[in-house]
Amino acid sequence: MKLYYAPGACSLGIHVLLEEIGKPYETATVKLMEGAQYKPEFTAINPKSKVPTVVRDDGSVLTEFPAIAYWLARTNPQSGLLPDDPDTQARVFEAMDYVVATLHMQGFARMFRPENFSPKPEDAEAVKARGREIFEKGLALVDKALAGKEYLGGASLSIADAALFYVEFWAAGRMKMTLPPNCAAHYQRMLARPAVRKVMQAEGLAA
Ligand SMILES: N[C@@H](CCC(=O)N[C@@H](CS)C(=O)NCC(=O)O)C(=O)O
Repeated sequence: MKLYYAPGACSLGIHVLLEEIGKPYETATVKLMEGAQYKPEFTAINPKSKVPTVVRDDGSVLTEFPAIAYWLARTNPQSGLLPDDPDTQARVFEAMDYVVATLHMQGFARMFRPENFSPKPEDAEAVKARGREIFEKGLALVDKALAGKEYLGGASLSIADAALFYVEFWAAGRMKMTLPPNCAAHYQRMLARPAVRKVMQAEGLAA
């Protein structure tokens, strides 16, 4: 299996899951800043021009964070990354979808790529401010969901935590935002995991 990733991008969460699972995998970096995602070498693999992209052992390609995370958890049940209980499982998907579809795609996407939301350069600051507002409001809800729990699914790591980790990294690690208390504790808990430390080193993100 091969993960196409960009250091510090949302692919960080899938990289963490692969390391947590502990089976051999390969990686390849995609230089997003240089536009490598739009070059034929990469679009031949993923015409969406996005990371994370996973090429599985049979050569088939899987894209979209939730789909990759789900497939990794289901094909590696020993990892416990997707709890069995349907109610907890539903909560895990509820949290993962909210992180990816709202905090990332509605919040951070506005902050990182305002031009995708308005072509007018004079709108950029307002678009970024709206992105930050969406992110902060959303993260406050995730913080509530984490109350009294170590991880989003309860006592053990799930696929939703890997998604939350990459947005926490963007907020706290990159943009120096103050995380709400339960998310701050969750971020530290994640950073202390050996698999996460290894991935942070591998992606050149370790402090
Ligand atoms: N919906 C996709 C989003 C993936 C995504 O937005 N990836 C970003 C990096 S965080 C990317 O590859 N951006 C490159 C580009 O849009 O040019 C998923 O869930 O995997």
